[in-house]
Amino acid sequence: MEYISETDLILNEDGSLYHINLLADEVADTVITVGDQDRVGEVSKHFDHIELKKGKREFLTHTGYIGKKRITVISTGIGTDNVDIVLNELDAIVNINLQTRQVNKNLRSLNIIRIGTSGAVQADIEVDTVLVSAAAIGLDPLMHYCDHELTADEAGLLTAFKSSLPKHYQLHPYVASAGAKLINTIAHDLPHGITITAPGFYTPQGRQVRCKSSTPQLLSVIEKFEHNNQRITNLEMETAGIYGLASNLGHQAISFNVILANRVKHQFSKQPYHVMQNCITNVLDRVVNYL
Ligand code: R1P
Repeated sequence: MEYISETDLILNEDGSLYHINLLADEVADTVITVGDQDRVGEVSKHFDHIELKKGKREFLTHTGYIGKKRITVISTGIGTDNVDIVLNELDAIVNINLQTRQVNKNLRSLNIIRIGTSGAVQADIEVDTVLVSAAAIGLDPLMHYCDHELTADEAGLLTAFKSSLPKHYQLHPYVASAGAKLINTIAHDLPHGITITAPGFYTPQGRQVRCKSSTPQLLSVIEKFEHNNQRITNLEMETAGIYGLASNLGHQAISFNVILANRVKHQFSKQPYHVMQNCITNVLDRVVNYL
């Protein structure tokens, strides 16, 4: 079996993973990812028992139980560059023997559940609602570095989206999908959509403040896009990377998006904390009862 070198997979002095600072057995099969470190405690305050609190940089982790269900919640910070770190290190913890530096024979598959915030790009999607990403189009580069195989549906969506872009836009999209098992077990009754994952918050999401944009029509191209009766619903910064890497590494992933803004109607939530709290309790109920 192939040996994974000390610079390919760096460990801290205590044997934990370099960035997320976790050891084997400190990660549950159900992992909730949040962007904001402060949201970790907002999730774990619903745990009956917290067995572990650890953190390094923006990666804060709490692992605990609701009833018999063991859950890990970890913050990723913002963006798919951080998703690369968190998903690869979570996978290494559960699927690599950190002493022998070899991949385990029996691989564990995690259920990775993002609870994040997002902006709607369709006028009829109300602020303060929750949307599930059935698929995501990544405008970030992460999955171009990975051997990322597309299903026929994903390939069709990718081709259609590429051809909707103005020719001079220097964008290199990829497509990845939610884990079918997670959609069916914990989210089949919720509104679904296609999410765009952007490599930035301002100009890459069509925000016009001071930076001169080379893609000034981006938001309207995204709003008008349609493929097989599906449309793009929302913009955020992690989902495509999470879906792509989860699929590459053999995990299931799903992304719940709390819609805080409607970009078409220029509205922003008046109660962002409250809607996030509702989404957290709703997702935890689903995880505990159906997963
Ligand atoms: C930008 O403000 C951040 O908010 C959204 C975006 O994806 C980006 O990470 O998600 P989170 O609220 O989960 O961080």
